[in-house]
Amino acid sequence: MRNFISSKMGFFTIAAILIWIKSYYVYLIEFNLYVQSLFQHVLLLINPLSSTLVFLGIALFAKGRRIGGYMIIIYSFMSLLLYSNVVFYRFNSDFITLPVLTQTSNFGSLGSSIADLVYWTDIIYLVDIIILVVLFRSSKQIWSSARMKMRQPIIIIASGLLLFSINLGLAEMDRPELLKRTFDRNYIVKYLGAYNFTIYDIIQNVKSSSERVLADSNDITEVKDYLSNKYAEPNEDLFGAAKGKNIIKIHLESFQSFLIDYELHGEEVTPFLNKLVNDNQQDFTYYKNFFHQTEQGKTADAELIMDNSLYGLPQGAAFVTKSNNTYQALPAILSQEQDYQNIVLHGDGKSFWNRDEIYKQFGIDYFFDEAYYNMSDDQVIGYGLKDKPFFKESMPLIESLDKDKPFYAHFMSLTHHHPYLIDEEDATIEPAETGDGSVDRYFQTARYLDESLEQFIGDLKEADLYDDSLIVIYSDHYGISDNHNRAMAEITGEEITPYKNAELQRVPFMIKIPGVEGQGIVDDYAGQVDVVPTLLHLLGIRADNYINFGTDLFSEDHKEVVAFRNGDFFTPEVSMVRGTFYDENTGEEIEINDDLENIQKQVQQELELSDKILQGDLLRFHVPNENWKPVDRTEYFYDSNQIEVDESLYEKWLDRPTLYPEE
Ligand code: GP9
Ligand code: MN
Repeated sequence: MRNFISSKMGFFTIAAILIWIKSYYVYLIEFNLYVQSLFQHVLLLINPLSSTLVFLGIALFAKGRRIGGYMIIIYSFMSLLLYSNVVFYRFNSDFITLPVLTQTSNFGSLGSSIADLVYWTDIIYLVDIIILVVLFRSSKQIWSSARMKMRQPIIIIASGLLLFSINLGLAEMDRPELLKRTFDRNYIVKYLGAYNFTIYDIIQNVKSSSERVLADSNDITEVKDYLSNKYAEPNEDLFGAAKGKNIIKIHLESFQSFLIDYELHGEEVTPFLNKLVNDNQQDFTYYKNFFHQTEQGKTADAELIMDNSLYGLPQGAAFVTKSNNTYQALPAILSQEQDYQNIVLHGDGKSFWNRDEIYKQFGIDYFFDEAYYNMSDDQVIGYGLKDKPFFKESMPLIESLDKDKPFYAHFMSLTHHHPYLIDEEDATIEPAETGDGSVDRYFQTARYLDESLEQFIGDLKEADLYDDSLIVIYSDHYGISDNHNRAMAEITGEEITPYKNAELQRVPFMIKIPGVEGQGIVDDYAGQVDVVPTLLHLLGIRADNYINFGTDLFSEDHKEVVAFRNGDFFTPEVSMVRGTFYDENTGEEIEINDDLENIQKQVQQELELSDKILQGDLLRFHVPNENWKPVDRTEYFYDSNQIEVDESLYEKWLDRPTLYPEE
């Protein structure tokens, strides 16, 4: 036995067992893989083995002691891959994909949150590597310097591959077309393991770059046929109601709808928003069943969806991987059809999410990034500028625009972002007391955002920009992932099942149309894809010339099937969450029937068509109307002198830092 342990094959066996245990431990402890049966559990247990045999087996081709060295290197790479996924998962409830890795130096959407996601107890993930190194060093004298018989590594790698095919076969029995149809990375990791997932991901990415080359103009016809059946005719009373009006779009970062009217320590968390939703019904219409539809691209997905009425990609962010595509985005349409100036304002660096590239394709005229704001230490927290100074210092910018043209301005807040850091002087509500730091602070930054919004709306009124503007207030995506289910159960008073978690993906959407009385709280089901056609119709532009997957919220024909990016969906009557169907009124599970299957198929088809557009760059083949000019990216520059700002405006606005008294 002692001889075996210190032999090459012994070392290999120990390494294989260690990484096997480690992977299984991570699956159980770190990931929520929703294992639903004993069969799935067996697959979970065996799935690390195939890739382990193949990868570690490669080291056995080396000579003598080198085997150990190579094996430790391969082992460390596998461990690093696993651990990176652990850290990434803690915030994103998702696995790293190739596009995410290349997205930003900020490691996808982690950035400054990383420190918060690495726990000191993670040292445990190093123990096995140390054991291996010690074993290797102590076996120094025993290993022969000769090469092993070639047969051995070949047999080991071949059995790894065989095991993989058995694994895949069993997985497909449980979930047919796993690799072909799946939109959910959780499934692949559950059935095939974290390492095989990475290989799958790499293959997918190579495939996708070849798709553009193979696409042709017939592909867009298929999309048009599908969408012409879906188009919802405008509501006659509202068509053109906001023609030529300024559009102010306000982004509430990471804000989930459960915060509306939520009381913590007996206090409203967001009193101002609550007031807009409840009391002030003559101004806004609030959609309480509005869902975000984002995936790995997070904010970037929300922006893409809400300016293009396309879905985000199943992996990575189109902002990064498809930034050279042709788009026919809302800003470009507004400028071509009604001579709008399009502006984005955001207190972060301009290259985050590759914005300074993709905005050119969208036709954004001005992008006021951190270079336009006072980024001194006391004004910055977490990802960038605090929301109050952000909105304050945005006033002079917006007032310096060309007064002869209407504007479409997108104000993107930032402070209410994971890990929800807040300076003491900005915190006006005590944190929650679940013991989960992110969840507890979530309410404090939400309050801060609420106050920032109150200040901003006050300033808009002061600047005469409130009454006559079309105002949209929305949020991009969840802030609390299902990694915080324990704390969220405390907050909501209910166990967070997968269904409940899907329900929590509601985000606020509210809209004020100048001269049109708001409808208060409406319960229509809707999603981010519906925003473009809604706004186009309000401006008197028919949306059916353009490629839009959503439908006008105010149309009698508005379609209330809300697709999630993973193929799940919500409707007012039924929903599907992770393959299980629910009665939307009772929350009870229901059996599949033909109607449900049809909705499920339609959702799949819609997501696939949208993917085809992005993967094949199909909008290059679509001509919306005879006057349409494809956006020319070379016409846009986002340097720090895009417009001349009247400096005296800063005095005017910064001297007025407080809230306005109640009218
Ligand atoms: C950064 C901000 C955050 O500029 O938009 O992006 P997110 O991490 O939420 O995707
Ligand atoms: Mn975001």
